Amino acid sequence: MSASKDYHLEKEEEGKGFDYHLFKRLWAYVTPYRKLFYLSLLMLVLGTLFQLYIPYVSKNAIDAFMMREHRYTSSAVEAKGYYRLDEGLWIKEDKGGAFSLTRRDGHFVLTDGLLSFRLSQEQIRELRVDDIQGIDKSVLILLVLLFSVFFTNYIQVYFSNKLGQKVIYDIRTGLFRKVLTLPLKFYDHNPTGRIVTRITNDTENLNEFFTSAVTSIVKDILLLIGIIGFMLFLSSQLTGYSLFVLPVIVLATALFRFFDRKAYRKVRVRLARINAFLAEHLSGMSVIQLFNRETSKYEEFKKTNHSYYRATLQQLTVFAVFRPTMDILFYIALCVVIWFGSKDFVSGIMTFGVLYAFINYIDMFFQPLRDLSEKFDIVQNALASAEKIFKLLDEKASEIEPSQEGPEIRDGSVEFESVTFGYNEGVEVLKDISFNIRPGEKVAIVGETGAGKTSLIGILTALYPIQKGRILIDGIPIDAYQVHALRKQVAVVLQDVFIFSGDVVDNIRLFDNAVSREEVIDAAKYVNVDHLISRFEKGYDTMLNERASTLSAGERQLIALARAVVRDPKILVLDEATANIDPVTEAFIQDAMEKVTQGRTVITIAHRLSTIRNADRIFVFHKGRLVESGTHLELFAKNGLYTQLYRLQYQLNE
Ligand code: DCP
Ligand code: MG
Repeated sequence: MSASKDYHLEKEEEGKGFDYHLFKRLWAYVTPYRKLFYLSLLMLVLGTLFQLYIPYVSKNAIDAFMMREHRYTSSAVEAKGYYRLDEGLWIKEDKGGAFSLTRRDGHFVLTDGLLSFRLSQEQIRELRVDDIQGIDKSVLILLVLLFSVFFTNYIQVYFSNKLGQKVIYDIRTGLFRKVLTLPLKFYDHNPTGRIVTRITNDTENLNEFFTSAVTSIVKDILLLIGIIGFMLFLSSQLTGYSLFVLPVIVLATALFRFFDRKAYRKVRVRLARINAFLAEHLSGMSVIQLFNRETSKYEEFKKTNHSYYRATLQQLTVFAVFRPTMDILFYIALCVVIWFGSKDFVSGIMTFGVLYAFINYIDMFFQPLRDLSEKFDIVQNALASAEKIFKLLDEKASEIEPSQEGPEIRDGSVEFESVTFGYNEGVEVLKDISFNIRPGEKVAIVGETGAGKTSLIGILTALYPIQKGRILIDGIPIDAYQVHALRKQVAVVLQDVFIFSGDVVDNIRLFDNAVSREEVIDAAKYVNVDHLISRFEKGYDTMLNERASTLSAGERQLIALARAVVRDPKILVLDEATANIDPVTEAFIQDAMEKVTQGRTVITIAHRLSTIRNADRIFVFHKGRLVESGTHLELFAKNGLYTQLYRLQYQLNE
């Protein structure tokens, strides 16, 4: 379990390609909200259609109303449907008429080749009233379309974000629920930073996937297809000309993707390294400062930081080349459209409206292209994250199955029958341990560091599964008990007491509201920590921070003792703090111990002389084996390992 070098282990892993199973599993999270999903998809399709239609409406307005050819027949007398242009000249719109309306020197004139009449602005407006109304109508349609685009976009963005948030919320909750059930072995092998990353960063990547990537990719593809469709419909020839840059675009995009993927992966991994480096070194700050490692750690950080900086620069370079390349290709395509299109317009093959719409569509065409290639990163990233998230979700929950109904612990006898245990395969930490502790007995366990004393607690409380033998409480194997019932009756005070952020009361009752404040205070009084707490500025309401740097080791042990007592357990297991405790606190602890051991089976991993002296029996552990047991006097008389240990460890302190 070396968290220390974790930041070197952040691998520059391969990105994730398309994976059907991954999508299927992700989809399962969307299913509860599929209404949101379909609605957002519908809005997206509608919005895209509206958007695609806009240039087409402009084209119609130009060709049908602005650039329309007008021909008229004339009459010398007034007639029905005819418009009076002058004395003795009446005209009426007619496709086959001799007169046409043309521009000359900035005015409209009506001419049949011989005669020509200059028209005033009022006359033109009256003659072209249909065109003007048509333009009004077109502008109205454009406005409606624009608002519809806005509206559908708004709903779509809102829904897809809501969907993303809901899905991510579920995944995050699921992950934490999982994490709560994972066996401690998992935590021995996975540094905290990595698990935090799963629950925060990786879910955030997925969020981005749901909110921006999925929708914009669908939208971009729809847009591209739609644009090509409209262009083909308007002029297949010009479409061919303007899309001749397409192969170049595909090539440029493929190259971009290749280099970008490489750069992006580097950026991510190196950022992860910075994070891991920081997390580790911030928590080890006191060691760094005490051992004067500031300069070398500073240099190390600078190196890590610099490699991240270089990776981001590399990514910037890739973008700096790609974006202008796409811009140039866009302008080339535009030039081609203007070149061929204008010629076609001049030679009458193409209307002006079509040319106008084409230029618009070309403009529209490049945005989704740029988008698509850039969104690819998000997808790949999200899939890689999804894979890691699912891997964590698939971790096997605690190997010890809690049996649904179990017996209660009544007496509190503890029996080990040839128990063998190791954290990792092949390494036995406890070997063939057998002993029998009577209800109400006080046993002290002594042994050198690493002898396996703390490990004994882990297996007695079913935190770790044993490999061989049986552990029995009240004559019943521990796996027959419900895990929660077992842990309620076997209270543990650990060597390192963990203090949560919260006040003193919550730290003693461990946020269990079933325990009243009075019970907490009673327990605190019972274990002699009350007077210490009353010394705090806010008494029981004092906030203790996570790392408990505001409490001494002795105070922490007493709080932990109160924690155990509040649950009124049958069996109490204490792993005494190795730290030296002042004689006054020592006296308090001793007094507290005498009280709490009444009517309980107590196993104490002893680091204090007073503890072993008060024990009914002493177990001596050596390299994972129980080598001696008996009372202090019996063991001392043997002149074996206990005597040695006692002389070295305890007598010196006297
Ligand atoms: N060990 C392990 N994985 C863990 C905890 C411990 O591999 N999660 C190993 C390290 C030791 C051995 O198990 O070699 C015994 O560890 P203990 O914590 O049981 O040792 P003690 O409690 O006896 O030592 P100390 O007196 O220092 O607390
Ligand atoms: Mg220990």
